[in-house]
Amino acid sequence: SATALFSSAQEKGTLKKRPISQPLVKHIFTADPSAHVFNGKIYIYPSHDFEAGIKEDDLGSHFGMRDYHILSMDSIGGKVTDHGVALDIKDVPWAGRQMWAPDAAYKNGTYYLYFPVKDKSDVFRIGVATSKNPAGPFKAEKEPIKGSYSIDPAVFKDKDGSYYMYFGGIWGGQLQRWDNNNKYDANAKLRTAKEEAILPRVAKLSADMKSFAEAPRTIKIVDANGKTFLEANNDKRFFEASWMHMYKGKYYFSYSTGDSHFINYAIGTSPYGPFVYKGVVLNPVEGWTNHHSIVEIKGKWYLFYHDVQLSGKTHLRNVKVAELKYNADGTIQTINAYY
Ligand code: FUB
Repeated sequence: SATALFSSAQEKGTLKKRPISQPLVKHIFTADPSAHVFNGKIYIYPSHDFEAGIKEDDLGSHFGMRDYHILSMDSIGGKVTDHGVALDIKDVPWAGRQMWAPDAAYKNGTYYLYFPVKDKSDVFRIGVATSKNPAGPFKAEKEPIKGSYSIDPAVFKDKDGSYYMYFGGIWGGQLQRWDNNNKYDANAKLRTAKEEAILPRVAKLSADMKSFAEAPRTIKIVDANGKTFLEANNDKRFFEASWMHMYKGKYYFSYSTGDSHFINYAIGTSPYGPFVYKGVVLNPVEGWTNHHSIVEIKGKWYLFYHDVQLSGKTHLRNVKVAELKYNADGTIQTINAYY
């Protein structure tokens, strides 16, 4: 079982069950934490949830976020600093609404913030903004990344120094509108139970970190027999929240199953996959969404995730961290966020 962090605090807030970890900050709502270690410090790039006053629906319209705040801390369990507004939607010339789950990367003295937001025609695109400081403020490019679409970018640096962006999310994340050749169909339907589930995407980034070096490719998540999942396998198939990390030379692709609420993972030997399904990283949390990152800090591994302890509302979340452990064979020990 996961090691409890901040276990001296027994607060439950609105939760039904007692949590293993406490919210990292309580003065704002935060979600979708993408954690990185830059210059020996921990930086968290979360969504900044707030009450937009929009009715809840299956498209996630109630997630009406308008800016990003970056959090940092010197060590796990240490003081958390909120660095204020790092990027505001009004400073992204092409943006319409809904700033969803971001990620960040560093290369040659510049930090890159990658973020999904709907453009003015209500189509999700992925933007990039730059800063000399990991905590921002960030300056957005005038256009979204050419050829980008859907949500939840996760940028991974491979051992040879190349960077890859993993992305995509179905339902409100619009991935079902993009076919395998990256063509758009505003009227495309979700897959039916017997059809192959929609696959996540990856694209190598160009040297400038602001464009794709190739057209996005699909990523195969397969079972032990090499078969991709059907939409009916909704406790295993990809929904949103891609993350990539490397452990002992293998590529670990993890993701949320959305409507069945798990964080699952699959292992491969190339950044492009295929990835063989291995199991559950994090069981469902309280609140509809489940979204995470996995990072090594000073020789230990951590899962950053969120739940709704402070608010009891799906769209007003709070980020948390728990230790993550591997078994000797490289499989991950499933974390339960509650006792
Ligand atoms: O925070 C908005 C959306 O909710 C994210 O982009 C999804 O991954 C889900 O967590």
